[in-house]
Formats: sequence, C-alpha cells, structure tokens
Amino acid sequence: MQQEPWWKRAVVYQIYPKSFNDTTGNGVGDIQGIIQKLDYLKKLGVDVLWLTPIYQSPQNDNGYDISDYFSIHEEYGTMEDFEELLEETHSRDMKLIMDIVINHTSTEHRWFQESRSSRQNPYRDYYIWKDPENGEEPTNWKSKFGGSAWNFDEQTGQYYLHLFDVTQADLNWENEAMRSEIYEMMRYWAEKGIDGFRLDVINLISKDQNFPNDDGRTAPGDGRRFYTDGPRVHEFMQEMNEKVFAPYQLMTVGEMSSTTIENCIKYTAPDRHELSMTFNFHHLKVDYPKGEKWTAAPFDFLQLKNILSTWQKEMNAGNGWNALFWCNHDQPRVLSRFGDEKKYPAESAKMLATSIHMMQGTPYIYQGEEIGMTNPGFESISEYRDIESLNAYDELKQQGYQEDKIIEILKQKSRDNSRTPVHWNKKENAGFTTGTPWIPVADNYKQINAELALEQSDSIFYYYRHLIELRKKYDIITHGSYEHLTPEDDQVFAYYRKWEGNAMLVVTNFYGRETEFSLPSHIDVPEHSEKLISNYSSSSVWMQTIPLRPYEAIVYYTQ
Ligand code: TEU
Repeated sequence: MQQEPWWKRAVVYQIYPKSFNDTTGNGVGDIQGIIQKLDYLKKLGVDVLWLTPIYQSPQNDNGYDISDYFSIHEEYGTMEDFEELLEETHSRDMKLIMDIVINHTSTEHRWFQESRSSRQNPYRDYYIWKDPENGEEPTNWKSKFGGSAWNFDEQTGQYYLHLFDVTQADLNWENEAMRSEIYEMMRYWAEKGIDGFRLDVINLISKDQNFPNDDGRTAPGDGRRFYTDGPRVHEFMQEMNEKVFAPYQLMTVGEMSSTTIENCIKYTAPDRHELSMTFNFHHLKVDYPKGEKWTAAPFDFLQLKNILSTWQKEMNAGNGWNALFWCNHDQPRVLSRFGDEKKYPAESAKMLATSIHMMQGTPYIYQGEEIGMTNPGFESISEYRDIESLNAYDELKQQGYQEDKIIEILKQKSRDNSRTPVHWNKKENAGFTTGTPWIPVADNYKQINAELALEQSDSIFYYYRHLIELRKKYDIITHGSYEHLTPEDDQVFAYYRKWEGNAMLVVTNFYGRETEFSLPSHIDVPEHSEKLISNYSSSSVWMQTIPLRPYEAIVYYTQ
C-alpha cells in the first residue's frame, strides 16, 4: 500500500481565537492565549490546530471579512505572536493550518477601496460589478445572510456582488491578475511554515458568467445554483494546487457550501490534484424542515444516519476523503442539538463522538466539544453578536414572528451557540478573561469546564483522547469498508467495518430510552472479540442481540 498521507490518520482541533483564551483582559481571545493552552491540546492528543481567520479585519463577520491578508488583527496580537505560536505548536509535534477567505474580502480591503473608486481603476475587475437591470438589482440572487446579494454603489452607479454580508464583496476569480495576487499571498503564509489551509466557501468562487436570474423552479431558488460548484471551480482548484499546495505539500480542507458527493469526490480524489479533503453540511441540515434553517425543529434521525452512511460509501468508493465533524463556529453545539445535555450529558456527548470518530475520514473537534460545552440558551437578542443571526432576527420580525418565537429559534440555530468563551475553570468568566467577554459566557461553566474534565478520569475529555488513540492504532478505521446496519431503526445507529480479515462493529443508541440491537443474519458473532471503547463502565460483550442503555455506545473489534 502506498505511503498514506499523514492527514488521513490525523485529528484536527478547531480554534475560534476570539472565544478561546484572553490574556490581555480586553474580553477577546488572543494568540498568546492559544500558546498558553498548547499543552492542554497536546494532552488531548490532537495532531493539527485549525485557526479561524486572525488577519486584519473590521470583524463584521468575526474575521471572515479580511481587510489585510498580511497582518494580524490587532486584538489577537502581532505577527511575532503568530510566529511564536507556530514555533511552539511545531515544537510539540503538532501542525497548524490557517483559515483563508478568498471568495470575498472586506469592503475595507485596499483592493475594494480602489475598485469602487472608479470604473477605470485597475482593481475594478477584481470584484463583480454589474449595471442595474431596469433600475434594479442585476439578478434576483439572495445573500446567505438575508436580503439581496447585490449592493448599489452610488459613486460609480453599479452594483457589486456579496454572497454574504454587504461588507463582504465577492472577488472576481475570472480575473487572472487577482488570482495571481491571491496565490502569492497564500505562498507568503506557506513560506512562514504553516502546514495547510482551511478554505472558506471555496466552492463558490466560480460564478456563471451569464449571471442569470433564478426562475425559482429549482429549490431553494436563491441563485446559489449559478455559483455553487461553478463552471471553472475545479480548474481554479487545480491551478491553486499547482501554484500553492503542491510546492509546499500542504494539507487542505475545502469548506463546501451546498455541494454534492460527486463534486467532493472530484475535489479530493488524489489523481485530480485539488484538495486533501472537504467539509460538507448535508448531515447538519436534518433539523432544517424543507431546507429552512430558521425554524425550531427536531432532527430527522433516519435522514441523519443515512446521509452520513451514503457519504461514507460514496467517498470510499470514489477514493475521496471526508472531514468528519459535528460542530464548528457556524453550528450549534452538538450535545444540545443531537444529545441530551440535561439528563445524559456525558453519555450522549461520548455516544455522538463515537458515532463519527470510528468512520473513515479526518475528524475535527471544535473547541469546547471535548469537555461537553452546550448552547448558552441566550434569552435576549442583546446577547447575540452574529451578523447572520441578527439579520435573521430582523427578517423574522418583519415577517411578523413574535419575539419569544424568534428567541426560541435563535436558541436552537444561531451560530453564536458555539461562539461563547471556552470554559477553562469555575472562576469568573470561566477563566476566559479578566475583562468583560465580547459575548456572554454560558451560565453552566461551573459544572462544565476543562479543569474539572482533567480531574475526572471518566470525563468526556479522556473519552475523546481514547477515540483519538484508537485511530492511531487501528488501520481499519482509516482504511476499512463501511456497511450501515440500521437504516430503518428509529433509535440505533450501527455500522460494520472490515479490513484485511479484521472487523469492527460500532453500535450507538441515539436516544434516552433502553433498546437493543440485533445483528443482521449475514454477520456472525465472532468467537473472540474485544470492546475497544464504551461510554458505560460495563457494556455488553458482542452478542447476537446487544442490550443498549440510554445513549450507550460500544465499539467491538475482532481479528
Ligand atoms: O461559512 C459558510 C456558510 O455558508 C455559513 O454561512 C454557514 O454555512 C451558515 O452560516 C450555516 O447557517 C463560512 C464561514 O464558516 C462563516 O463563519 C462565514 O460567515 C461565511 O463563510 C462567510 O465567510
């Protein structure tokens, strides 16, 4: 078997610096705060740190609106702090990847300021400018943050495209000079010694140059089909790979908004020389009734496990590579979303982790997930900070929703759910800051914090550490086949993996009710098997019918 790329066996930890650890008392996390916690992360056993954007930014979208790719946002620290972090990370035999946002820049970026100044400016074509259509927006495309995707600029009498906030102007990837400057900037960071990139909404960079209206006949009818996995996106990925990734042998993970399996196989199959792996979000829309995010709704369990299983089968068959994750800075806390944070917090957190960490792919752990952090349950709109959530609040208000209904929806779906400060201990502000945190700390920090987790040998932290150890030890997790055993079961998610005569059975109870799992007839109970991990101290051995307690998870292995 050819030498496998190192990132196929790696586990990544995502850091949202703004909420990670503040050492200056300004209420915002910073780079020195990350350095202080490197030994904690090393103890967890993660291999790679993913930093969300730390570049100069007006922070309208918490750094995903970059105004200078070559400097560090002053609240986070200096370039020297970053270089120290990189050195300290490498000295602990961990790697560091940077989040890069190249679908759009902040409208405060020098390029955009030049571009908007006149139609003849050399930077004009670095962005997407269109004349009004009958005095209105050029197309009926919608911004993912609400409203039109176009904003009229009086100065030159044209609209510019912004798929996200109005202060995030989309770059024109048809412009070769712009692409060259982007590649040069990426090489600047690669030269510093980073180990890779997470590429923000990278599958949106190629737009249909006809810029057609969306006739609304194909859901969701907001224009995304004219720029998602667009006409030249694979060409651009291959060009970026040739100019940046390959020369520096970088690990790359593409965030793929509304993508398809077919495209993710194209993005990640090694012979295409595009990306190492991709994030897709289909499994995290199973509580979006009719695809609508802004509703308070239960999740569809059958849909969840069948989407996860389909991606496992298809990506494996297509020689693609998946990022495995439940949480990130855009998603609610998985324990609140799919587990039971009140009655079975530890059992359900461990069960959820087990259900994806035994799959093929590269797992990602989001800060605080490893200690069982939950949604904060903010009751007032004044506690929310996220541009997407605040825009949704306004839109729902305009649609006539009552305040309490909107708050109920935000409590479940807002991106702020995962952006509250990490709980380090039970001191004020959970030990995150000595100042006033930029966003309130969840009020359960005295019961849920890293200091407590490190003291308790059966904590969620040590369970994640054990899962990470298993990935290093058992080839079957990285290379094995995948068979979903419970597509119709309304409570159990079980799957079976095989590799070179070995087999692994993963059984998880996704609910707080006792149940049992019976092996399908084509799978025999092996004479000898061992339990690799379980979230109860005395789980059943591998039998024909396995009893399962609330949220019980068991991983069996036989050689
Ligand atoms: O997110 C892409 C994206 O579509 C998000 O808006 C997310 O999928 C959505 O909010 C879920 O409801 C990336 C970044 O992760 C996000 O933080 C940025 O706001 C966005 O791009 C724009 O850069």
